[in-house]
Amino acid sequence: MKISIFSDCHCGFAYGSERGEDSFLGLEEAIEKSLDSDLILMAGDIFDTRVPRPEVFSRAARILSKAQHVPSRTSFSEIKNKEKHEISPLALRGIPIVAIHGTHERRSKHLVNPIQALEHAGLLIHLNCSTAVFEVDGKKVAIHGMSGVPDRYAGSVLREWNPQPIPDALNILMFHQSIEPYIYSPLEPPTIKLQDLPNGFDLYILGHIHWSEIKDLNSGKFLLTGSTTYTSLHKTESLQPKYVYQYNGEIKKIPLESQRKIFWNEFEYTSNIANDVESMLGSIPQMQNKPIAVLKIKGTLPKDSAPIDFNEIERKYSDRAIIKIDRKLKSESLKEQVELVKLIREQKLSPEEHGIRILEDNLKQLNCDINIQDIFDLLVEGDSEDIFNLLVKKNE
Ligand SMILES: [Mn+2]
Repeated sequence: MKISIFSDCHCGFAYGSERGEDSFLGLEEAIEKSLDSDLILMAGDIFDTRVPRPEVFSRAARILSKAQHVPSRTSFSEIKNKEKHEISPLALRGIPIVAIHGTHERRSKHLVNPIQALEHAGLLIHLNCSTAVFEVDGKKVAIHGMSGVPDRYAGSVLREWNPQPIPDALNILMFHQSIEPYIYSPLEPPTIKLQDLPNGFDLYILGHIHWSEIKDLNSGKFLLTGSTTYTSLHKTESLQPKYVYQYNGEIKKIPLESQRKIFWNEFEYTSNIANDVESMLGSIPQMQNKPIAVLKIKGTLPKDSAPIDFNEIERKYSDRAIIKIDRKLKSESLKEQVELVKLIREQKLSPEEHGIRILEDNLKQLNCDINIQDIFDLLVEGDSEDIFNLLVKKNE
């Protein structure tokens, strides 16, 4: 039995920009490299947003449908903790895809998230604290999936679900959470630890974190899938290629060739910084698939010095690399931001109130007189077109 696994395709990431194709190319290559498998597992964040635009949704849907046009020996056996009628017979054509939704797709209970929409369209089986069992050549395989929940609830959701391996089957447990020691944001501490995961599974899969790792866990294997495209450009992930995995007792890593190469560099600020940056950019070779250059500049900017302007250098090397310059320089404005976060924490505001507060502050700085509540609600709903119209009208 051969099972393909990948995660965090983030379709629609940087849509309309120079990197707008990358997420789709990652998904497409991952699916194409999975077409000789018996089952495809996706561990969350197929999309970059909760409400992907139709152009993004339909593109991802078309790519996924490729798995339905190849023959497979996989048959569906049963589903646990989910209604059988929710599974479309259409989703069982070809190589079945089993997916959980991730943090980027999570919506409130009464709304349909985009992974559920793909399930309704007959393109995959969506698991949320449920188990789908298949049979391949007389051998059973059980996929147990818990979709992404806010990290503070993850521990209690897992305890309540209490997944148990199915006897005489290959058992795979799939998550999309921060699980200690794999933490995405220190602001959201995990409530599950790796050692808390239940025993008896052959393979544990974790999406959400965008770099990749494989190790032994309990009596099975643990696979941190990583993403299929670069979004956050974390240092650890920059040093690895992107992968699709094939599992048949062992985990085989298959690198994705469609994704850009990353050139990662850290600089300590000196008065010679512009030259340092330029010589680094100049050393990047000409490549057919334009690489991404990430430059982190650290240190303290002297009080009387003018802000550094890299625009000219960025323009000069823009045909060689997509350039991301991150200035981590200590300055007064950073201090202000830290103060704001502290203030918000002390006042124990809800996430909505935090959001409104930050948005209010930003709009004030831009001298913008748009009604905060209006634009905030539109942002929550993901109505980017209405937001755009609102902003354009204000500008006029
Ligand atoms: Mn993700």
